[in-house]
Amino acid sequence: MHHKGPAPQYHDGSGLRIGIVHARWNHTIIEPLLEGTKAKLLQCGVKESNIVVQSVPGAWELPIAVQRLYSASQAQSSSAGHGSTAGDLLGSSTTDLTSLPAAVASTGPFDALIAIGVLIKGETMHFEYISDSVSQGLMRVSLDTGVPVVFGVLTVLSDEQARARAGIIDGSHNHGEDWGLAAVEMGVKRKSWA
Ligand code: DLZ
Repeated sequence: MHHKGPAPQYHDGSGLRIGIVHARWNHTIIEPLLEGTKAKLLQCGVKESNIVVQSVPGAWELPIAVQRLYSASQAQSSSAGHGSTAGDLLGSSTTDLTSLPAAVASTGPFDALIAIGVLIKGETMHFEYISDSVSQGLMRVSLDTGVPVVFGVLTVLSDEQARARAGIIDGSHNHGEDWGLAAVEMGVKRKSWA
Protein backbone atom coordinates (compact mmCIF):
# COMPACT_ATOMS: atom_id res chain seq x y z
CA MET A 1 0.00 0.00 0.00
CA HIS A 2 1.18 3.54 -0.74
CA HIS A 3 2.69 5.20 2.35
CA LYS A 4 1.29 8.71 2.70
CA GLY A 5 3.87 10.30 5.01
CA PRO A 6 7.51 11.20 4.35
CA ALA A 7 10.00 8.36 3.82
CA PRO A 8 11.21 7.67 7.36
CA GLN A 9 14.49 9.05 8.72
CA TYR A 10 15.80 8.67 12.27
CA HIS A 11 17.07 11.77 14.08
CA ASP A 12 18.39 12.04 17.62
CA GLY A 13 16.39 14.64 19.52
CA SER A 14 18.31 14.39 22.79
CA GLY A 15 19.93 17.81 22.35
CA LEU A 16 16.75 19.63 21.31
CA ARG A 17 14.40 22.06 22.99
CA ILE A 18 10.88 22.02 21.64
CA GLY A 19 8.01 24.45 22.25
CA ILE A 20 4.42 23.36 21.66
CA VAL A 21 1.41 25.68 21.56
CA HIS A 22 -2.01 24.10 21.20
CA ALA A 23 -5.48 25.55 20.83
CA ARG A 24 -8.24 24.42 23.21
CA TRP A 25 -11.07 24.50 20.67
CA ASN A 26 -12.10 20.93 19.81
CA HIS A 27 -10.12 19.72 22.80
CA THR A 28 -11.27 16.09 22.51
CA ILE A 29 -9.35 15.96 19.22
CA ILE A 30 -6.51 18.17 20.43
CA GLU A 31 -5.73 15.95 23.42
CA PRO A 32 -4.81 12.79 21.47
CA LEU A 33 -2.93 14.88 18.91
CA LEU A 34 -0.89 16.46 21.69
CA GLU A 35 -0.28 13.05 23.25
CA GLY A 36 0.87 11.63 19.90
CA THR A 37 3.18 14.58 19.36
CA LYS A 38 4.78 14.30 22.78
CA ALA A 39 5.10 10.52 22.55
CA LYS A 40 7.14 10.81 19.33
CA LEU A 41 9.32 13.58 20.74
CA LEU A 42 10.15 11.42 23.75
CA GLN A 43 10.69 8.37 21.54
CA CYS A 44 13.25 10.40 19.54
CA GLY A 45 15.15 11.18 22.73
CA VAL A 46 13.86 14.68 23.50
CA LYS A 47 13.98 15.13 27.27
CA GLU A 48 10.65 15.80 28.96
CA SER A 49 12.19 18.80 30.71
CA ASN A 50 13.05 20.27 27.29
CA ILE A 51 9.44 20.25 26.10
CA VAL A 52 7.38 23.31 26.97
CA VAL A 53 3.63 23.15 26.34
CA GLN A 54 1.39 26.21 26.29
CA SER A 55 -2.23 26.68 25.30
CA VAL A 56 -4.37 29.37 23.68
CA PRO A 57 -8.16 29.53 23.19
CA GLY A 58 -8.36 28.86 19.45
CA ALA A 59 -6.27 28.32 16.33
CA TRP A 60 -6.51 32.01 15.49
CA GLU A 61 -4.27 32.75 18.49
CA LEU A 62 -1.55 30.25 17.50
CA PRO A 63 0.74 32.55 15.44
CA ILE A 64 1.12 35.26 18.09
CA ALA A 65 1.61 32.69 20.85
CA VAL A 66 4.25 30.77 18.90
CA GLN A 67 6.04 34.01 18.08
CA ARG A 68 6.01 35.24 21.69
CA LEU A 69 6.99 31.84 23.08
CA TYR A 70 10.05 31.80 20.85
CA SER A 71 10.99 35.39 21.74
CA ALA A 72 10.61 34.64 25.43
CA SER A 73 12.88 31.60 25.12
CA GLN A 74 15.54 33.74 23.46
CA ALA A 75 15.30 36.48 26.05
CA GLN A 76 15.42 34.05 28.95
CA SER A 77 18.23 31.89 27.64
CA SER A 78 21.15 33.93 28.94
CA SER A 79 19.91 33.72 32.52
CA ALA A 80 18.45 30.22 32.24
CA GLY A 81 18.68 27.77 35.08
CA HIS A 82 17.63 24.16 34.93
CA GLY A 83 15.25 21.92 36.75
CA SER A 84 11.62 22.91 36.34
CA THR A 85 9.55 20.79 34.00
CA ALA A 86 6.94 21.73 31.48
CA GLY A 87 3.27 21.32 32.17
CA ASP A 88 0.65 20.32 29.67
CA LEU A 89 -3.02 20.23 28.93
CA LEU A 90 -3.46 16.71 30.18
CA GLY A 91 -1.56 16.64 33.44
CA SER A 92 -2.19 18.38 36.70
CA SER A 93 0.88 20.56 36.19
CA THR A 94 -0.76 22.63 33.47
CA THR A 95 1.46 25.54 32.51
CA ASP A 96 -0.24 28.60 31.20
CA LEU A 97 1.01 31.83 29.68
CA THR A 98 1.01 33.36 33.14
CA SER A 99 3.83 31.04 34.17
CA LEU A 100 5.66 31.32 30.88
CA PRO A 101 8.99 32.78 32.04
CA ALA A 102 9.62 30.01 34.56
CA ALA A 103 8.77 27.28 32.06
CA VAL A 104 10.88 28.80 29.33
CA ALA A 105 13.84 29.67 31.53
CA SER A 106 14.30 25.99 32.25
CA THR A 107 14.97 25.20 28.63
CA GLY A 108 16.53 28.03 26.60
CA PRO A 109 15.88 28.96 22.96
CA PHE A 110 13.74 26.46 21.11
CA ASP A 111 15.14 24.48 18.19
CA ALA A 112 11.68 23.89 16.78
CA LEU A 113 8.11 24.87 17.58
CA ILE A 114 4.88 22.98 17.00
CA ALA A 115 1.50 24.69 16.60
CA ILE A 116 -1.47 22.38 17.17
CA GLY A 117 -5.05 23.25 16.32
CA VAL A 118 -8.19 21.70 14.88
CA LEU A 119 -10.34 23.80 12.54
CA ILE A 120 -13.63 22.22 11.53
CA LYS A 121 -15.63 23.82 8.75
CA GLY A 122 -18.96 25.27 9.80
CA GLU A 123 -21.75 26.99 7.92
CA THR A 124 -20.05 30.35 7.50
CA MET A 125 -16.82 31.66 5.99
CA HIS A 126 -15.14 31.65 9.42
CA PHE A 127 -13.18 28.50 8.66
CA GLU A 128 -11.68 29.88 5.45
CA TYR A 129 -10.54 33.12 7.07
CA ILE A 130 -8.99 31.42 10.09
CA SER A 131 -7.32 28.60 8.12
CA ASP A 132 -5.77 31.05 5.69
CA SER A 133 -4.57 33.51 8.34
CA VAL A 134 -3.22 30.86 10.67
CA SER A 135 -1.26 29.03 7.99
CA GLN A 136 0.19 32.27 6.65
CA GLY A 137 0.89 33.55 10.18
CA LEU A 138 2.74 30.41 11.20
CA MET A 139 4.81 30.43 8.03
CA ARG A 140 5.67 34.07 8.66
CA VAL A 141 6.81 33.35 12.21
CA SER A 142 8.95 30.50 10.94
CA LEU A 143 10.66 32.54 8.22
CA ASP A 144 11.00 35.67 10.37
CA THR A 145 12.60 33.83 13.28
CA GLY A 146 14.47 31.21 11.24
CA VAL A 147 13.05 28.54 13.53
CA PRO A 148 11.02 25.66 12.11
CA VAL A 149 7.34 25.91 13.03
CA VAL A 150 5.58 22.61 12.43
CA PHE A 151 2.08 23.03 11.02
CA GLY A 152 0.06 20.84 13.35
CA VAL A 153 -3.27 22.32 12.32
CA LEU A 154 -6.00 20.07 10.99
CA THR A 155 -8.28 21.90 8.57
CA VAL A 156 -11.11 19.44 8.09
CA LEU A 157 -14.66 19.38 6.81
CA SER A 158 -16.18 17.31 9.60
CA ASP A 159 -15.73 15.98 13.09
CA GLU A 160 -15.35 12.52 11.56
CA GLN A 161 -12.41 13.67 9.43
CA ALA A 162 -10.79 15.20 12.50
CA ARG A 163 -11.15 12.02 14.54
CA ALA A 164 -9.73 9.98 11.66
CA ARG A 165 -6.57 12.13 11.81
CA ALA A 166 -6.16 11.97 15.57
CA GLY A 167 -6.00 8.19 15.86
CA ILE A 168 -9.37 8.08 17.64
CA ILE A 169 -11.15 5.98 15.03
CA ASP A 170 -9.96 2.36 15.04
CA GLY A 171 -7.03 1.84 12.70
CA SER A 172 -6.58 5.55 12.02
CA HIS A 173 -3.24 7.31 12.19
CA ASN A 174 -2.46 9.98 14.80
CA HIS A 175 -1.02 12.91 12.86
CA GLY A 176 0.50 14.28 16.06
CA GLU A 177 3.18 11.59 15.70
CA ASP A 178 4.20 13.04 12.32
CA TRP A 179 4.39 16.51 13.84
CA GLY A 180 6.71 15.28 16.59
CA LEU A 181 8.96 13.60 14.03
CA ALA A 182 8.98 16.68 11.79
CA ALA A 183 9.98 18.89 14.74
CA VAL A 184 12.90 16.63 15.67
CA GLU A 185 14.13 16.34 12.07
CA MET A 186 13.87 20.07 11.44
CA GLY A 187 15.37 20.97 14.81
CA VAL A 188 18.40 18.76 14.13
CA LYS A 189 18.77 19.97 10.53
CA ARG A 190 18.43 23.62 11.48
CA LYS A 191 21.36 23.25 13.89
CA SER A 192 23.49 21.84 11.09
CA TRP A 193 22.45 24.63 8.69
CA ALA A 194 23.13 27.43 11.19
C1 DLZ B 1 -14.68 30.91 16.84
C2 DLZ B 1 -14.06 29.63 16.41
C3 DLZ B 1 -14.76 28.72 15.60
C4 DLZ B 1 -16.14 28.98 15.11
N1 DLZ B 1 -14.22 27.55 15.26
C5 DLZ B 1 -12.97 27.23 15.68
C6 DLZ B 1 -12.39 25.98 15.33
O1 DLZ B 1 -12.97 25.12 14.66
N2 DLZ B 1 -11.12 25.74 15.78
C7 DLZ B 1 -10.41 26.64 16.54
O2 DLZ B 1 -9.25 26.36 16.90
N3 DLZ B 1 -10.96 27.83 16.88
C8 DLZ B 1 -12.22 28.13 16.49
N4 DLZ B 1 -12.78 29.33 16.84
C9 DLZ B 1 -12.04 30.24 17.77
C10 DLZ B 1 -10.98 31.13 17.10
O3 DLZ B 1 -9.84 30.39 16.72
C11 DLZ B 1 -10.53 32.24 18.09
O4 DLZ B 1 -10.09 31.64 19.28
C12 DLZ B 1 -11.63 33.22 18.41
O5 DLZ B 1 -12.17 33.77 17.24
C13 DLZ B 1 -11.11 34.37 19.32
O6 DLZ B 1 -10.10 35.12 18.65
